[in-house]
Amino acid sequence: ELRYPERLNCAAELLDGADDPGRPAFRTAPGTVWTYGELRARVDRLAHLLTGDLGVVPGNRVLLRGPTTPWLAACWLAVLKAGAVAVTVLAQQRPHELSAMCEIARVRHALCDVRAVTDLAAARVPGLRITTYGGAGPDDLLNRPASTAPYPAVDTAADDVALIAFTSGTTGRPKGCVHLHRDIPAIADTFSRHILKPCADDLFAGSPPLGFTFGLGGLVIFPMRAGACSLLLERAGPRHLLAAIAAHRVSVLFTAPTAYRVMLDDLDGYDVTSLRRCVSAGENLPAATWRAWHARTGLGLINGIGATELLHIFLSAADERIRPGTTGLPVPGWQARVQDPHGEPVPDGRPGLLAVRGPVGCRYLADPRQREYVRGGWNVTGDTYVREPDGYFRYLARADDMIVSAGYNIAGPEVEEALLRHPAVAEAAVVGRPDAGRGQVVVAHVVLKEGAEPDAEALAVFVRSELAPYKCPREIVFHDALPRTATGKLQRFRLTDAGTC
Ligand code: 3SK
Repeated sequence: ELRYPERLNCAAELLDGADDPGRPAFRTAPGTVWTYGELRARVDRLAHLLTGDLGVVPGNRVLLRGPTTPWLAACWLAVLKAGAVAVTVLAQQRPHELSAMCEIARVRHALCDVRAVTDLAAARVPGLRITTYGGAGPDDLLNRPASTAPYPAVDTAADDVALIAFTSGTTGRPKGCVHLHRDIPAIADTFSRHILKPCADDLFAGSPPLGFTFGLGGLVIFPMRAGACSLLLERAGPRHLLAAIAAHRVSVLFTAPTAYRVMLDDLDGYDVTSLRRCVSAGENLPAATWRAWHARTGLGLINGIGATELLHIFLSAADERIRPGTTGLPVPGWQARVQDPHGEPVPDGRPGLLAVRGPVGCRYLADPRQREYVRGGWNVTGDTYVREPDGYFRYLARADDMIVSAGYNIAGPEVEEALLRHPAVAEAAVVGRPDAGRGQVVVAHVVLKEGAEPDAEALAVFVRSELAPYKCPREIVFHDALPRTATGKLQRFRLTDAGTC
């Protein structure tokens, strides 16, 4: 069990991650380097401004919005060091989404990269005081005169609120997930410490934005907890990642299965031999993607499942414990089981709902959906899983994405994996379409690789050679791209509702 002191300020704790203030904390693609000493000085300056000029007091909720930069990370640390609550959103979110989030989290202050301010201003949140950073004017946060004295961290309790992170899932009104100061070191002292095992010489990089807890953990919390360095990339598509890995000799990579697949197509042009650990999460990792990455790089992808509700990854495996095609085992510190809709555990080998519990729990801000997520002390994540007899957890589908056709339960991701094994397929999403005779029929939505010709019959024949006939798509629809959320998750409901997208 993890034990932290009763009084804990997680920002102060992270800023102490490196013993030597001369070690690098953040880098950027253009070549900027911030040492831990410089980071501490800039965070302290920001904390003075927040609590002085801007009038922020402990407990105030401060919204943070901007591309992935060291200044965004520094603002996050300053808000927490000043005892306020960071409310993280994505730079891609639009005015109506931002106004809902500000209302739910009762946000009164915002620190916003000047390049992302238009949509926030257009959200017209009553009483919201927006301060920009990275601009030219004298009111810009970084141009204001401020004390250069050390800022003593506010003496927060480990159980005080530190962060409100939003999840919209793949549909619906956003839910604010409340996290405490102790939750921040807890994710580093579970997944990062036991699975990732970083060292101070590592250089982290990745694609998830800091407004998504996958990115906040992987690109700020984990490297700082290890006294390591993080390369913060404003442009982090698969090809930017490859270029950054080669140019900066990145050793720890965080991204999603889709990006690993795209990188595989371009790997030849880049030196990726600096990579030591590659984490894949955010979506199901097909065994074929794991094998292809392993064959080309010699590295075993560290698969994982996490949730904004639980801050980071709770099922995973690394090194010799990896079993391709499964998510892995409960991360040390976490417990997991598969249960039926009444909360009763189901036998190994049978599908059911994934339920987990550990050092971080789901606390939705004023949202009745809390009762659906937390049942009998377990967090029910909404994923359908099977636990193998030796304890490995195998993902089947999101619980609401299981397709029931003529009495058969069909997991869309299994059919997607079969489609992805075809050399012409770049992306696949498999959904159920209502059908009078069968309840639902399987429909596949496919994006082809560059240069491939759409041939539904050939794909159907291929899938029939891979899977039992009842799982084979009745229809295959070709697209240029699949609908995704701002964090890259597939929006299956948009394919289900519309039939096509
Ligand atoms: O698997 C995810 O989607 C996730 C969500 C939040 C934090 C971390 C992860 C991997």
